[in-house]
Amino acid sequence: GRVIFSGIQPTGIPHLGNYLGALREWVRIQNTASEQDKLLFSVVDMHAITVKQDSADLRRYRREMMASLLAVGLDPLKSLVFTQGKVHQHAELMWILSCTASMGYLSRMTQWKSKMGLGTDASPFESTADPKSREALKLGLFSYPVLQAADILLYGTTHVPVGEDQAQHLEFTRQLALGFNAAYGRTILTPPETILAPAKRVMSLTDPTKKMSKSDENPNSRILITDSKSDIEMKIMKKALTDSIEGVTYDRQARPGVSNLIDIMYYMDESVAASPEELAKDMANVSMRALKEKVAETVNRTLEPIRTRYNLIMKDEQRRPFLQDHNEVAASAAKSIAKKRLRNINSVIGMGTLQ
Ligand code: AQP
Repeated sequence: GRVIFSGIQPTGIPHLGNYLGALREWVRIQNTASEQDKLLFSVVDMHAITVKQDSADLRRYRREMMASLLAVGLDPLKSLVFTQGKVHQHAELMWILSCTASMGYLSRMTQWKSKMGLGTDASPFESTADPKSREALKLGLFSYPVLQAADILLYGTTHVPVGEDQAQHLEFTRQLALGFNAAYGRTILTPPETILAPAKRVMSLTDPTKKMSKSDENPNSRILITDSKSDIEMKIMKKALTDSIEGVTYDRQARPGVSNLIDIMYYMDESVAASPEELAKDMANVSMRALKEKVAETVNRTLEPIRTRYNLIMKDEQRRPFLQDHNEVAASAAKSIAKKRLRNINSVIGMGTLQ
């Protein structure tokens, strides 16, 4: 059977990018998985603290993320849905992997650069580097990909469904696994395959040259999976940036705003057309206002059942908290898989029993 693992940071309610690029894919995989497949989906709180978090916010975000994952359709009877920090083996394997991960390779990863607002060619090691990048870069943010590799390799994961922005980290994970195996002359870590959702990269509504992100300071740049109909309409009708070219065409380079709206509409409901290009052709003579109305309507229709489930979960939670119990059960099941593999890894590197 396959082992599927993926994670999401509890840094806010998931948005359409998280949903189309990752969460919906997780649910699809879950619902078509065989009895032999193992499915693990984690709220990666240890990753979230690589940038400064307010502790009260983080506690709430973790709960909201757990509720969001259940609301989109992950089923605790089929998938282990748990917070990463509950399974200490993630940190233990990270340390082991840190001892083979190269600083040079990590310094080329783009995520820490973008989180610090630096260009992709920034280097923390050169004397010419921006002092900000040398002094302010936190060790945890720099080694983020090593923790991510540990998350994945800990369960013998064969497939990782993620959005396109994570492809670079997955390649790092594969290289780390292969390097580790070569160093010990044993096939102990499994290099995982990436599964990319068809909607690889959903763009910001207000700046369609950037990806939609939870941490964008402008809340109108993203649609949350729990947004009300009027929020959705407001963000799409009033805030989404398009252009003044007449008619609708699909061209992600020349018309990023319009194309992003077409993508969103198509991927939210693939029954509307055969492809984003076809959808744009169908809408060729429609006004920008009419296009936006249709997009908002499609987004609202698809999110409505998710929003309803989310609100129900949160309401039940007030009467009888169950997210915490659910997490304990799932984390302890994940832990028992993790423990076995880590025992194996420790024994291969000479860190096992003294006998
Ligand atoms: N815009 C996007 N389009 C497609 N996929 C996306 N993902 C994120 N943004 C988009 C995918 O969602 C999963 C979970 O992401 P994450 O929370 O672990 O981290 P992220 O990629 O950094 O997402 P955000 O929303 O931008 O969060 P912050 O602002 O906290 O960093 C991943 O599979 C990711 O590819």
